[in-house]
Amino acid sequence: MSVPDQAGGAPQPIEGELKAGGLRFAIVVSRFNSFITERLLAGALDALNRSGAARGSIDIIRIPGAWEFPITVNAAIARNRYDAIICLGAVIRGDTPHFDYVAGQAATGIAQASLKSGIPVAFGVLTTNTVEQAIDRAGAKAGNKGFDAAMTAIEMANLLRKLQAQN
Ligand code: INI
Repeated sequence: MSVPDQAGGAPQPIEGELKAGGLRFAIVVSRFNSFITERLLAGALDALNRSGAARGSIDIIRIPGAWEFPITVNAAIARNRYDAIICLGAVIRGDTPHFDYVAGQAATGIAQASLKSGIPVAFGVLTTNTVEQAIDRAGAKAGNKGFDAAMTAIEMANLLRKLQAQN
C-alpha cells in the first residue's frame, strides 16, 4: 500500500544518519566470556571507524560482567560527554538460574539508564542458550551484534539530535 500524499507531497521521515563524525561514544564492554566480547568490540570499532568517528572520540570502558552494566552506564552518562553508549557483553545460559538474574538485571538497568537520561544506549549484549549461538552472533554465521549495536548508536544519536533541534 502506498503512503498517501500530504499537501506538499509524501511525508518526509525524520531519521538519524549513519555518520559518526562529530559524535562521542563510550563502549562499555564486559570481560566475562571475553573470547566473545572482544569480537563484539572489534565489530563495534569497525562500524564506528567506517562511519567516520574521529580519532579520540571513543572511550572504551571495561567491566567484569554484565551485572555491572547498569551502574557503569549511569556513571558514564553522568560524565556528560557522550552522544551514545554501546554496551557489549555475553550472557550464556548455564545449569542454574544465574543467567536469568544477570541478563534480566543488565537489560532492565540499561533500558532505565537510557530512558532516564535521554541518551541512546545500544544493547549489544548477547543472551544465548549456548556458546555456539554466541559465536554465531560475534562475527560468524549470524553477523556481528557489536557492529550492529554501534550502527544503532550512531543512528540514534543523530536522530535524537534532530528531534531535539526541531523542538
Ligand atoms: N556475566 C556475564 O557477563 N556473562 C555471564 O554469562 C555470566 N554468568 O554466566 O555468570 C556473568 N556473571 C558475572 C556477573 O555479571 C557479575 O560480574 C558477577 O556476578 C559479579 O557481580
